Amino acid sequence: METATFVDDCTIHVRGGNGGNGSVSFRRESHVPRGGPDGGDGGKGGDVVLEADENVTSLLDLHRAPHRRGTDGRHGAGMGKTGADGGDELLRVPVGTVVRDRDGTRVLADLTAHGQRVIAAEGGRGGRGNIAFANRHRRIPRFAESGEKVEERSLRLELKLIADVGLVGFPSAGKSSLIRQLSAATPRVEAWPFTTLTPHLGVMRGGDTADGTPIDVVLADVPGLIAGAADGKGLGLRFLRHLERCLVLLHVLDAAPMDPDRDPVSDLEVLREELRRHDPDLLGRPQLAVLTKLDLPDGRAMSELMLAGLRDAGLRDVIEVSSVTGEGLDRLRYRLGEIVAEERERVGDVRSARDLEDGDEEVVLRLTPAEPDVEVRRDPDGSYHVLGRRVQRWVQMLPLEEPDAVRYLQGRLKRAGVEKVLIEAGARVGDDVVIGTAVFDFDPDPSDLPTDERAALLAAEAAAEAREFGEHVDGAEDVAPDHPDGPDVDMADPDGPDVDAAGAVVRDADVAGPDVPAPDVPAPDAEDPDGHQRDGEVSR
Ligand SMILES: Nc1nc2c(ncn2[C@@H]2O[C@H](COP(=O)(O)OP(=O)(O)OP(=O)(O)O)[C@@H](O)[C@H]2O)c(=O)[nH]1
Ligand SMILES: [Mg+2]
Repeated sequence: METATFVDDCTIHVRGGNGGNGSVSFRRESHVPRGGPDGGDGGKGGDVVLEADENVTSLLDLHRAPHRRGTDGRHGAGMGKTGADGGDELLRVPVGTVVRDRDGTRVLADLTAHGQRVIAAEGGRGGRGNIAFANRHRRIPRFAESGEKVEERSLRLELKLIADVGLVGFPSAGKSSLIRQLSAATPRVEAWPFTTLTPHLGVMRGGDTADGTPIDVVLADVPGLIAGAADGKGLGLRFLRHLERCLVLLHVLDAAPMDPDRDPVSDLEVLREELRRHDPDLLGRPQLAVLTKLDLPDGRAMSELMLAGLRDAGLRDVIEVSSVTGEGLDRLRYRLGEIVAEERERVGDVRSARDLEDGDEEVVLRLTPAEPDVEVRRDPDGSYHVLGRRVQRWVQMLPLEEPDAVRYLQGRLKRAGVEKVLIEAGARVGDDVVIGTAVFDFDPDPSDLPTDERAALLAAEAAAEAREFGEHVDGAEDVAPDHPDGPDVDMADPDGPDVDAAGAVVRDADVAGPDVPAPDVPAPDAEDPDGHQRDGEVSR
């Protein structure tokens, strides 16, 4: 059996490299008993990148090896050493490759020009070393971030040739012979049907424009169509899609068909019906026809019979040609150049995948759909799940067994507005909050609660305080205040990042809670625009 040499659709499974871990390290010097933190950042994981390349004609390589990944970033090290970034994995694909999500419903990118690139799977971020977490209040940070772990994603790739003129015709009509005559392409020509099994492109000179610029016309030789192709007959609809992005359609009609029941007028009807059934839009394209094999006596006779009928069929032109004698080829070349130039003027050079949002022909270069930053979903069991890549990344990257890291995370979550979103979603004190693999007890700052609830809470606290005071007078037993940190915590300070009261309390890690000492006056951490955070100056 012949092995496949052309593949025009495939599914790939791609994954960026994981980020390298940040390092926890302290300077060691003679005569200096306790040096400052000097753990460097981990490197970024490599991306998986798709690049359109005009020298690649098929998705065969990816079809054969569909699992691809970037290399991992290296870990950071002491003495402030940053780990090396992981290498990108570059996947070259043919120009005209459409990238969809796994189930094929959404077009994510359309690579329509040589050199165009998209990141198919991003590598993970490198974790920051402990240097990054040192500040005035945390002089000895005993934690660093782990590198971001990234997940595999599956994408569907589909090649849709981009050509100016698509040749449409029955098997053996003479399409490949025509392309051989018009361009430098050399597709196989044989006397039996379905010689051409894969589409081919050829480039021809189609005359000059008014200002003398040569018009290069790309022709697509598409395998033969027969009645029922749209239902999968013959080579089927697999190849019909290669006509979708052709500006102009050229019907190649056999003037000397072997089958006595066929003639060019009925052939044209059959071809148009298949095009209509595949995609009615196709019939809106400019169409012209050639009658082939005019060198044969039968062909000449048939042409005389049929020409009038074809001229009435709404075609832009009907041209009699012979690939053997070269008759009519110059006229064909000239007419194709003319119509293609007209169409380029009208619709632009390239047709991108239609389902990119209502006729929006812009090329999409981002493969990660914009998603809301933070989203909260309530589970039937009553817990609240916080979704959002950024927030989940924070949780995944921080060592939650480290009390310092937990306090740092709490401040970060609060500043990112996660607490507010949770309250809006209905979460209240004591509810379970799940982020990634960690479960937290929700303990919001009362200032984030709706006004009436806050008033009720403060009233209850005041009442408890009064009761406590009264009971003290009575000499009765101590009653713990409702809030773990008592009334003297500054509830109004929205930036109190390191105070337990400022956000959720990690339950699993069993480190936060009333007995963790809060620093005196925590300085708000400054956050850089890409979400990375720097804790002020590094103290050494
Ligand atoms: N006499 C004559 N024969 C031709 C002409 N064009 C094509 N043929 C012959 O017709 C047969 C089919 O030609 P192809 O060019 O392979 O036809 P095709 O449309 O590409 O066929 P498929 O690839 O099978 O769809 C070959 O034997 C050619 O030599 C022509 O202009 N004159
Ligand atoms: Mg052919």
